[in-house]
Amino acid sequence: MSARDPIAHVRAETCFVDDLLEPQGTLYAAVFGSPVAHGVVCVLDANAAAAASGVAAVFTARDIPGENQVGSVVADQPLLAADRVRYVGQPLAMVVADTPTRAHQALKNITVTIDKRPAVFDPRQAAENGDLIGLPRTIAMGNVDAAWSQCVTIVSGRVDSGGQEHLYLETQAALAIPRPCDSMHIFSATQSPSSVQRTVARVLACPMHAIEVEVQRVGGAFGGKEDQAATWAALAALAAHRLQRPVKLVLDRHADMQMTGKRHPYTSDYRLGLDADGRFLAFQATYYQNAGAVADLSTAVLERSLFHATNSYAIPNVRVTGICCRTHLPPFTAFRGFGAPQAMVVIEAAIVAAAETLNVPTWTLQQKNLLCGGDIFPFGMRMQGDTPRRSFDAAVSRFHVQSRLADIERRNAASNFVKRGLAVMPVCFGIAFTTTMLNQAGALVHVFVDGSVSVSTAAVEIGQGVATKLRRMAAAALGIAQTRVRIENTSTTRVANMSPTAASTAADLNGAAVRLACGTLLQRLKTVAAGIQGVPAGQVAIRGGRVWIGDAPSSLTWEALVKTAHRKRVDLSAHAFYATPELHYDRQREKGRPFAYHVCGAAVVEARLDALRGTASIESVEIVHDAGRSLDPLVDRGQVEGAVVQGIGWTTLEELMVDPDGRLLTDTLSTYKVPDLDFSPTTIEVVFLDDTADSGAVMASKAVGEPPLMYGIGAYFAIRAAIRAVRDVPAERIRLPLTHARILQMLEGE
Ligand code: LUZ
Ligand code: MOS
Repeated sequence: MSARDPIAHVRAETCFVDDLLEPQGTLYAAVFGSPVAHGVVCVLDANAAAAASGVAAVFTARDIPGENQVGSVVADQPLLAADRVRYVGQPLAMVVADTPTRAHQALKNITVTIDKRPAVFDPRQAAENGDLIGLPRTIAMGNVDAAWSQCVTIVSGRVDSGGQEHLYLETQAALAIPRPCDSMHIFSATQSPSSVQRTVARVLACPMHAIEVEVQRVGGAFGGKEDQAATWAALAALAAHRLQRPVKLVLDRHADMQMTGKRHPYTSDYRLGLDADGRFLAFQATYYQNAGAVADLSTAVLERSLFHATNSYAIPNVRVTGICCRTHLPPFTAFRGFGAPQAMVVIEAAIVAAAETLNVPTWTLQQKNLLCGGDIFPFGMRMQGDTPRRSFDAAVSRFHVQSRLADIERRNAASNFVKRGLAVMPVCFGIAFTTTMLNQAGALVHVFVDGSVSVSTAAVEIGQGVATKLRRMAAAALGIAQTRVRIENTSTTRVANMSPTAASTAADLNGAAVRLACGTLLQRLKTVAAGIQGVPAGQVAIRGGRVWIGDAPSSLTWEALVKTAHRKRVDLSAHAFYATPELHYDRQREKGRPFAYHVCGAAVVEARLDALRGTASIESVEIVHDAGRSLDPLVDRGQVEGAVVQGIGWTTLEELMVDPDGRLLTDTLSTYKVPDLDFSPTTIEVVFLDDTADSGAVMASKAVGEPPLMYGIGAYFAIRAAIRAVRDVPAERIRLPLTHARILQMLEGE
């Protein structure tokens, strides 16, 4: 990875898995998915496909030498379905041929007879049937039941939020290359090389050391390749192992949209109680999560929903319950925000309902109830710092919320058809994997005799700029120019047992490990320098690629120092390990400290509604965001802007539709709309909160990947406010996404 990455991207020179130079004799795989949502497989006939021209082999469950299992949290997901299918698109067979076209053509020759069983797509129905994954979980604080009697205002309602297709530009892809001595080299478009390694070893019944998984870069992932890249890599590896030929499997867009999981749809019930001053006294909610057919990461996603049920607010009495419901849809999976957006939209809907009941501006209720430093979350963790309040107040004043609301009211009264609406959306997002054990990282740093430096970590460059940040951190730690530092491909052979690049933590965890490894090297090199210069090691520093004694630069350069150290037989490689301190969580008591810190901020979102045509657009999103001491303001700004647009897409545009048989209807880019430049707000202003002394992460920075997505929730409520300038719409039933079709329905009172 180099600083030239962005340049390569715009020139389309970047190499993704499908662009890698293929070894001679590479074969191509295509996957046959179940045409039925739920049923028992009677006959799977692949004979015609196997005989088709160019086809090397067809594989089914019977051909798997090891375990037919890819479930990472729960062992409930076969690599290839054997006797029962549980969703449309579930892999049943794989064709391998000498060209991708022939592999795809041969799929048409496969026939399957399936004895259909009843299929359920609605999570509430699944819950009624008792078809749950794990037990329902409840996190509680205070005494909700007793608190209702003290409430002056109580609102209740239901919120339904839809799924979301990741639409990473690079589809799921893997290239498996057999190596001598029963080993295999796999290039995978994954966020989690070690998960791919573990899954392939399991499926092939070989030790993990026989499998090297390598990732150069991934063309977008957004959570879709945290758990779900493993299936495609394992299929490619299975074929490569059986045929002893390199095998490439790249899903085309259509197959990717049909076969892979998306953001979890939720349907939730809430109740919020307020005292006479508008303070939140009690909040209760039940979240029915549509998990799809297998567990995947659903229980972890649901846990994060519960941890974010109260978003940025302090509420003394809370009881929230999450129910993971099994349906006959492709397994829903990680998606930027990981369950937090689905929960935050519920508390925001509750606050809007309360504000409309009390006839007060929503932002005043929000502001009155913001978390302060020292407040306790329902899961027992204490809020550190005042960033929810500081960012909210800063956003309200800096972006003139009060005067703009008055102005909007005036303009709305003066216009019959053009209506405006404004919403403030605070976000408070916990940083760390909620699965405590995942909060670990290793780094391996080599200094070569010419002074160039090679850094290997678990971080996968997905376009989020983690390589840029790591490079900067390594260079700063060693006191040398960034041009001397190379961030290597992510490989399971260089760093073992890697956690996924996920949960916004890649720069935090891997950066901390890199700094530790660099610190070890620096100490060794300083000792050598001190010996050369004849001064105590404490007086030596390395800055600007040269050795300094106290405040004075010496003539000893970084290169000369490294050469000398090598001659003196000093180890110029260092491995370091970092585990986030002080994390713990007790799932029996549902109390603990699951997060290292929180990232907070607030957005002001303004929408413009054309009430005649029933269309709306988001005019502006203005944000005060806490990035700590940013490791790279440009990277962080890009992350915030991209996340906001993705969040607005989820709340107002992107709609997954499934037919009564469980077949995805929106499986092309013509039927599934995602934000483009034209759709994006004209203005996205990002102001970084300064002076955030409470930062917990490396070099006083803060994680940035996921939190800003939830600013996009404000888009829903801004458009809703504009619609309310036309007619009253009840708040008890909120449905996302708020598409143009739904806007029109609301305008017509449906
Ligand atoms: N993945 C995961 C995540 O395994 N655990 C998490 O807590 C998480 N959070 C956000 C995104 N991915
Ligand atoms: Mo993720 S939702 O893979 O951080």
